[in-house]
Amino acid sequence: MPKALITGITGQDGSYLAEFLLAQGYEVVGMVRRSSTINFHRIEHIQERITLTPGDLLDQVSLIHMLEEHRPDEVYNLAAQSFVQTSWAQPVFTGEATALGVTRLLDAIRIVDPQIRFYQASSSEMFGKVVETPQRETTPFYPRSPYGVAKVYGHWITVNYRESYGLHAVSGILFNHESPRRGLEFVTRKITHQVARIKLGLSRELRLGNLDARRDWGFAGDYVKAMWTMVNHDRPVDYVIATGETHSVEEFLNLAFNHAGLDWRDYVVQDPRFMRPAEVDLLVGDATKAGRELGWEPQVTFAGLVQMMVDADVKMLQDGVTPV
Ligand code: NAP
Ligand code: F7E
Repeated sequence: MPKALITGITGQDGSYLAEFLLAQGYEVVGMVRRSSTINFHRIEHIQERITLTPGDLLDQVSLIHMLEEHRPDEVYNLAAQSFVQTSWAQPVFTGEATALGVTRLLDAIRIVDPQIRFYQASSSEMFGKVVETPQRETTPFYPRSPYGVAKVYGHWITVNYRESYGLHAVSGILFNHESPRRGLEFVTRKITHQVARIKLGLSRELRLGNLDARRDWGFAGDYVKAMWTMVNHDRPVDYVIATGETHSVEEFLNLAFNHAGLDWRDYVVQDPRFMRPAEVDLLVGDATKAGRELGWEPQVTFAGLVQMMVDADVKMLQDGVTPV
């Protein structure tokens, strides 16, 4: 039975990837960092079927011990300080985890077992102030936040370890992907959660920043399949993963409120607190290479994603589940 180790297993993508790998017959190990409160809500339903192991991207020794103990065939590095807005407030921490954390993990692999296959969670935020549209594997990077800058480092150190040491290491340049398990601070989930609260009479307004920003939004469940396919390709190659469609925050708002029978203009307040020092105005990816070489295609449409998220948030509140 192949064994995969996932960093960031308590996050959105980690939980979907763990489910996907279990279904493929993998033994799944998840790295978790110490926390004073339990944050396993996304993996509660599979906790009996996976092994959790302590570790932190900031602690090199913990990574080496973890690999020595579990000896995985594949490592998926999904852990990061992943919220762009926070990266301005905590730029050094973001660099430690999201940038240098990748080097620590790659070096642990090199020391313990260079045969381990490695996946790095690269991001469309690396394209930032885009120099080409749509963005593809060859598009130059121009990051616009400390997060984006850290991801560029993580991306290139992965390429460098592949070229320097012959590691089977790949980067997936994934555009925004969302789900009912998305963190509440990201704009899509912030909207769908608040739509549900307004619909159920629990809230009256939604405060947002820039409504004109455009993103290429897909479904996280589709995107974790691309990670696995990439890692198991015969050659280590980097791919863009995206839907090829771009929509504004306002379009997302419109669909989400409409789905609940509401008009967003009655509830949305623009609040400068949610504006960013530097914005990424437009992202749209070209995943032609992944389609051609990996046979990967997204399954969930933009409208399907919005409806899925609104429905899940309404149900969660109706069931009395505390949204997280
Ligand atoms: P997420 O929900 O924010 O999850 C991040 C995970 O990283 C959590 O499990 C978190 O653990 C863990 N983590 C943070 N700092 C850590 C550290 N120092 N040591 C160990 N673990 C740490 O993110 P996501 O949306 O699933 O994204 C997964 C990865 O893909 C991230 O690297 C993100 O930057 C990247 N990415 C995401 C998207 C997207 O649209 N979702 C697109 C492109 C790339 P705790 O639970 O303990 O906080
Ligand atoms: O913002 C605008 C905001 O925080 C999307 C991460 O997973 O995807 C994600 O990064 C857009 C931005 O995601 C609010 O200004 C308006 O233009 O949902 P977000 P993100 O910054 O695109 C990439 C690919 C990653 O790699 C990251 O890890 O929405 N926006 N008003 C707002 N955003 C938030 N969060 N909150 C607002 O109130």
